[in-house]
This record gives sequence, C-alpha cells and structure tokens, in this order.
Amino acid sequence: MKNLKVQLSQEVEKALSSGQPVVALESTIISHGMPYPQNFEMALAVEDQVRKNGATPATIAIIDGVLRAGLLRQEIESFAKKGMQITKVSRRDIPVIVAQKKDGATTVASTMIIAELAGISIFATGGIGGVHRGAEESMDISADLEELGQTNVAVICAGAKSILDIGLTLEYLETKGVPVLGYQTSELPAFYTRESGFKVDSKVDSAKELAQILRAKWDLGLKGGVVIANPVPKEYSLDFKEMEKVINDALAEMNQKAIKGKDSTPFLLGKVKELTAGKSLETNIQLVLNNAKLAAEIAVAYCRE
Ligand code: PSU
Ligand code: MN
Repeated sequence: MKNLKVQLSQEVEKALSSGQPVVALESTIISHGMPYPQNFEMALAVEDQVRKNGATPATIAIIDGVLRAGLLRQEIESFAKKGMQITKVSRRDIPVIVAQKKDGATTVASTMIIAELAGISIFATGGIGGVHRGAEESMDISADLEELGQTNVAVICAGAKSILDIGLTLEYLETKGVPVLGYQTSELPAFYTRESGFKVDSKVDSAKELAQILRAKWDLGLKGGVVIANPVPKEYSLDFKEMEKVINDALAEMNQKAIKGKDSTPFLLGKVKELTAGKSLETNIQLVLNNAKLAAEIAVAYCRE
C-alpha cells in the first residue's frame, strides 16, 4: 500500500511491503555532522554497510517539503555539498519546512518521526543529542530525548558524546522510560571512547536478544524508543582524558562566543574535529559504519521475531 505521508524510494517500498528488514539513517549527520566530501563518502558507505548485512537502507530527509525515506545518490550528494546551508530540522521545524516546500536535514528526533510514519523501527546513527552541560542554566536539552520518550523506533548509536552531560542525559531517559541497552558492554560508551564512567541499564550480547527486547516492549504497548549503545571498535577509539580536554576547550569557546540553541551541537562537533586535527572524523565515520552493521543485524532478527 502506498504511504501517504512519506514518499518511499522504490527499494524501500519494496522491502517494507514484503516485510523485509529496513534500517533508517539520518541526514543531519551528513549536512551538519561532517565536512564534504567525507560526509558524502560516509553516507554512501553506510548504505552499503546496511545492504551488506542483509537490510535495505532508508536515508531520511525532507526534500521540497516532502518527507522522504530512501534518497537518490545525487540527493545525498546535494545535502553533503550544501552542508550547513540546509536547514537542520527537528520536531518543531517539520511543519514549517513542509508548508514552505523547503529542504531539511533530519536530526535523530525528526528521523524517528518519519521512520515511524514509514513503518521503519530500526535506525542507525552516530550519537544522539542529550542534556547539555550547564543545562541547569541554559535549559538546552535535545528534542531527541523527548522523541525517544514517545516514538517507537530503536536508535543504534555509539552512546552520547561527552559534549553532553552524560549523567543527566541518562536520568532524563530513565524518567521518560527509555531503555538504554549496551551491546556487549555494561558501560555506556561516550562516542569517541568505549568508556564514560556510566552504566547502561542492561548489557545485551546479541542482535537476536536485542530484537526480542524490542518486540516485548512494543507488543506490550509500551510506547517510545530504545537506545542501543554500541561502542566504537577498539582500534578507532580515542583517549578519554584527551577528549575531555578537547571538549572542555570547545565548550569554553562556545560560551565565549555566546553560541546557543540549535547551533550548539554543530559548533561543538566542528570544533572537536578541528582540535583533534581530523583524527575524530575518522573515528566518527568508523563508529557510524559499526552502528549500521549492528542495526542491519537487529533489523534482520526483528523481522524473524
Ligand atoms: N551528535 C553527533 N553527531 C551529530 C548529531 C549529534 O555526534 O551529527 C546531530 C544529530 O542529528 C542529533 C542532533 O539528532 O545533532 C542533535 O542536535 P540538538 O542537540 O540541537 O538537538
Ligand atoms: Mn539544543
């Protein structure tokens, strides 16, 4: 049946209508998360990784005001080239971009919304947004967390980046009833590093068990998402102490320049990359690929449950 709200690519439509596994991918990571051309290469490599592991990739964005799942190569390239000129779209921005027939790069929150409308339950990305450091003053809490509290999509990520207050982010997710599962780890990874000093709710050792947990949650009508934290492969992980220093320097510059709101996360991501001389970019790409692989495995297992 045709999806009236989301325009699906042929490949995605075919997979969904025949009950085959599909993995959603976001587009803000392309436009705002990495520089060109690495962002374009990453986006294509991630799609390949999903295919190689038995699922169909559905990169999500808004194009000319239309919600889309499954983009053409040249559309991905255009998002990658335009970068920050594309509007970063979270939940609040969707109606504006749709009504004005504009392009929008979707964050974790808006990708979850569109994935759910399309009937896709599994979504791979790099890192989720969360409670920012200093949120007790700034109130800067990503809409990603509210979305995880209400939208039925599992997000496979490499944990939360320590530009955030990881402890407060975990508290928020607990309040919202969002399970935070560690894939083969009991420690929540902190994006660039495998350690953070914080524990996940449960350590889960296989894609099959993760799929069973998703089925159990949604079969019971327990609304909302699930965070599946997948640590960056050892060979690409960065040094925890070194990253803390880099992040503190980036935060100091952000405060000094009075950068706020939706510009904070892109600014911090760019600054961290600059301060690590690009080393963080390679890590970022590798962890996304690693998440895409696990997401495809979970999607395959979920279809069998
Ligand atoms: N964290 C990353 N890379 C990213 C993002 C977060 O390590 O690209 C992007 C994601 O799209 C995420 C968004 O949903 O930033 C969160 O932005 P905000 O904090 O403004 O909600
Ligand atoms: Mn914010």
